[in-house]
Amino acid sequence: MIGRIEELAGQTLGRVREAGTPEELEAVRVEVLGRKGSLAEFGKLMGKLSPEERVAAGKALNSAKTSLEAAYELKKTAFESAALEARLAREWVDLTMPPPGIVPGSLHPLTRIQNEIESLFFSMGFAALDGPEVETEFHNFDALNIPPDHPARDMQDTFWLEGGHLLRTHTSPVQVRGMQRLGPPLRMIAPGRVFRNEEVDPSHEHTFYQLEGMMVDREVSIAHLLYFMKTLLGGIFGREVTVRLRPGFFPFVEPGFELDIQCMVCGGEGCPVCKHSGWVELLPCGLVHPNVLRAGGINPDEYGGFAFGLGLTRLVMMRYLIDDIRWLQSGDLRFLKQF
Ligand code: FA5
Repeated sequence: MIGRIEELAGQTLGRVREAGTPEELEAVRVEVLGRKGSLAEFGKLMGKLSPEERVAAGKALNSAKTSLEAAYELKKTAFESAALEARLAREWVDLTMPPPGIVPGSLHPLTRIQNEIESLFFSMGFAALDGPEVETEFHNFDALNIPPDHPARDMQDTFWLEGGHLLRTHTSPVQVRGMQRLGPPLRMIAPGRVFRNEEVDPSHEHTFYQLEGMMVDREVSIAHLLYFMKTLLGGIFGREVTVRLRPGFFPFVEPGFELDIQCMVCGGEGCPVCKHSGWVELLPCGLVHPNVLRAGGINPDEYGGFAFGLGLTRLVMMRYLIDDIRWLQSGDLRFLKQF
């Protein structure tokens, strides 16, 4: 029996040393050193030996077990060290390399231009007001001299909500809220997001930004209106821009105007942004209708005013020569990184 034990120990030592993978090594351990392994089988046969033989065979068995376990541990440690070495080589970091650095964000072009316009109007004594994006029908239409069944309600395709509410189609309702809250004399602007159920194309979004402006005082005239419009465009473009003024119909102003800007994307030649007309509608405006002053709690016999509704998103397109409005809300970093 001693001979068989020693033979098994010799063979197993060779297998342990030559094991190529941790799995192979483990298989040898289970086969020889495991609870049901070959050495355990020898242990079961001990009872059949004479006391003298048992002592000698027991010694041989223990010695085989001890040397095999030591060889197994050695090989296992070698596998573990090799795995660690491989991992360290893989995850090697050169601490002397310069770090990738923090990539700073930047203000969205809309925010930039809005900030610029706000500073400009603050310097002329205007306050900036905010209004709700979910509006009442009263503020979005009725108070602006657009009663139910008035055809002008169809000029702006409306997203209607429940309970007579809607997503505001323009920033003009803030005029009414401003008059109600602050009273005359009043100089206010109201930048904000508006919504229309419109088909999207290079110059139309369903969600876009406007910037409302209103001045109410005694003896406000078209001359005031033109002065502020010119100051606004001069401040934003920093140079003469070609504009045209034409009559425009909005129930909340009388007279009403459309101030168009020559398309800067194509220089007036015609492109998808200006629908090949060479002009972009940018700045509708006019003198505030007496009914609107009344809705805001102001006596139209005492006060007058002008108002405008700048297409802020389109202004940004003109300023940065953006050829498709959809870039602005795309969230595309390739676009945003340019600002
Ligand atoms: C109005 O919304 C009026 N509330 C403006 C106004 C205010 C007139 C005060 C008089 C006095 P309009 O629907 O034309 O008007 O829109 C104003 C501007 O918003 C347009 O000139 C245009 O520059 C911009 N705009 C209109 N529709 C879109 C759209 N779908 N996408 C992007 N910009 C648009």
